[in-house]
Amino acid sequence: MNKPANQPNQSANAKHTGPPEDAKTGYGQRSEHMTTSQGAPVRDTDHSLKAGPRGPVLLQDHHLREKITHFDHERIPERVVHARGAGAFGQFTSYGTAESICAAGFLEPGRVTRVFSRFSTVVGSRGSSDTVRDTRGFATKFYTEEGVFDLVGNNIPVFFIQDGIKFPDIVHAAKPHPDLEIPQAQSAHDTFWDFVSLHTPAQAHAIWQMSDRGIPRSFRMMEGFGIHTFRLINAQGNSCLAKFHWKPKLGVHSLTWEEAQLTSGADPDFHRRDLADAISSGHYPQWELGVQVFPDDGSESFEGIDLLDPTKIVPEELAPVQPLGLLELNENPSNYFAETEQVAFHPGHLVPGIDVTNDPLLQVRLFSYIDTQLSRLGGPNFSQLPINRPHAPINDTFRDGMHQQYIHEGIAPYKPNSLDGGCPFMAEPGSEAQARMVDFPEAVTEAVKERAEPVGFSDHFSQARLFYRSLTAPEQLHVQQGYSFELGKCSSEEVRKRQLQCLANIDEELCASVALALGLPAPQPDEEVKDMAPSPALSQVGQQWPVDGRVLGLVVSPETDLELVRRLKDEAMGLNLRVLLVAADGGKLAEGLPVDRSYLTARSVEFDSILVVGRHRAAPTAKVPLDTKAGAAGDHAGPEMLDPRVGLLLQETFRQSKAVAYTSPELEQDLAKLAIPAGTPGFEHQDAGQAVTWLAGQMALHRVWQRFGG
Ligand code: HDE
Repeated sequence: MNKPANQPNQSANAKHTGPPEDAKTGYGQRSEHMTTSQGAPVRDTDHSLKAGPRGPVLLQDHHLREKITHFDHERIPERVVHARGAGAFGQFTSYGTAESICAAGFLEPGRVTRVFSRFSTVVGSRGSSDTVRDTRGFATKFYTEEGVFDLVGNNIPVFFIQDGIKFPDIVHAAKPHPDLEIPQAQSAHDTFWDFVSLHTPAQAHAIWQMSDRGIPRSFRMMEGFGIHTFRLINAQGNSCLAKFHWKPKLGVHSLTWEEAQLTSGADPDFHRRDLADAISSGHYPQWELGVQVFPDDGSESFEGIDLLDPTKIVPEELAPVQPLGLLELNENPSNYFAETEQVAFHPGHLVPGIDVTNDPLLQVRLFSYIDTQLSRLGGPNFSQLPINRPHAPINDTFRDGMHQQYIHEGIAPYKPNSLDGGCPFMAEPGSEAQARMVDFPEAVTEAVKERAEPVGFSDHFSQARLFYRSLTAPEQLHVQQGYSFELGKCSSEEVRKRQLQCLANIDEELCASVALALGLPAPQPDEEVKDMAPSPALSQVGQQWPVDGRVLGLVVSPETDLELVRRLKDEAMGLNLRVLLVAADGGKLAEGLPVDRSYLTARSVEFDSILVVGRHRAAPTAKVPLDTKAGAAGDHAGPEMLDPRVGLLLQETFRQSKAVAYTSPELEQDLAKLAIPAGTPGFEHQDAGQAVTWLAGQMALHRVWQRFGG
């Protein structure tokens, strides 16, 4: 029976009530004993119900049918882009420095907000490798008291396209060829370079991807960028324009291309594992959130750079990044599917104080993300999933739909109503709450409907040039090698030549070196390109960074004094390093000294530096190594020789320009045979007392850059 109109229903506040629940699992997995999904006990889950032990299976076996049917539907569509990812929970602590520019509550001084961050590659399928050359997604969900704020960015500050209508084009070009579905998670193929060389706004993004930024060492060592310009509004209603940045406390570091390729085979989960291991060992990754701020004066540009063009950065030297707070990830997900897979980000999930601009890429994104969740998460109630639920009270008048979790009360989910007492109420006119919800009164100029772009959007090369010319020599060399590899994988000469023409417009030396590698003539530039002052902030080289969570491979031989091993390990852990103990065979050397990697399972790519203790002779009875590692150092096998598996580890580490210390000076003879000459920078004999500190110093620089000619 309906209540009288003027008497609010008991639950007129239209609470969203649901079953009592455990924060994470709800009723799930509460029973000690196995049950059906209806909670009835299950006696046997190992045998289906049959007509006799050898007879046919009976249709009436409900447990069997329920179990198989559920299994048949376990998969959901993977994300159309950013399918492969890893996530973690954490917290954001505000410095309180944003007060004059932004009214968002989570930016108030000292405010701590729970977050979930998901990092991803863009092109590969869900099961593809982590270390492919690609852009990385960096998306963070802030569960603020004013609702969810999603900052859905990338590790590269410019994008391929300027208008969202081109997104299906770039994605179709980058994904595997549609006939055979190869190559997986790669941009080194014809369709990608065909599109990028024709659609030249993509050149600025492509050069970042060909650089070291395309192969990060770790999610913990990536910058993040909101890319688009957003509008911030302060408590007085004044606005400014802003670009968001995440700055990793550990610095920005990358793999070498060889490391990336080896890792794809040795540990395709490298980045996912690195993030989880760092968190579980207490080396919580941290990033500072910052903003570049620009006046909202109607020009929508800064120092001649169009702020609505997402293929352009504003160099930090022109607009410094102002820190707003600290993100720390400190909790691994407890269920990948429920959390990392089902998390649904949206650039339109904003809180009062943060608004969008007319960047045509951002505008299209505002449509796309809800749309994709409808098919990926199976209906309109995806924000009720535990990972997506706001940590603020909600009352949205939305009802029903697939997978509805709430038992809504009240009878009037519409506005205005009198039957539920008018609930939910709107903010009181003139109240602070109402002032915070106001849409920013941006002036919209009278315009003609047309499919057109702003004039400044036609500059496609100046930012690629700016990036390249801001890098140091070894970084530039890596860019040349990146293009040479990728274009070398293109079978169409027409495509290779067209991309060389683009490179000529970016930088003639870059073009010449890639042309040489491809065996093609280097073309002359065919466009006048604006020169910008280099931005040193774009380089990764030349600074020292904290080494927390960096991985030291401690390679010990059977005759090594165990007390020394213990001391070295403790010393390294005291410097906040992660230590992986490598020995000939698995097991443990002594109590508290488990072998983390045997010679068979160790691979150079896992270590940031290596400390070799002892000489590592190949045992007289050494079996032929079981894997392909045998070949590389095979010449040196034999009882008086360095064990070939250690030899390979050292050769790879040498090529990858990582530091190696050895406590036994005799190892130098072995190194010479491996073509690692005495005096190689970053390859040093060190007394056991100094070795760890010396290596930590080398790791603070990330690599021994001199070995790349730096
Ligand atoms: Fe996305 N993007 N995107 N994107 N994007 C998706 O949303 C899309 C763009 C980014 O870890 C999808 O939930 C369009 C820029 C990240 O779950 C989809 C356009 C930037 C993630 C989608 C863009 C991004 C996505 C796929 C052009 C950097 C992963 C699944 C207008 C600022 C989030 C999903 C996660 C995911 C569409 C451009 C970042 C299809 C149409 C620019 C980090 O909706």
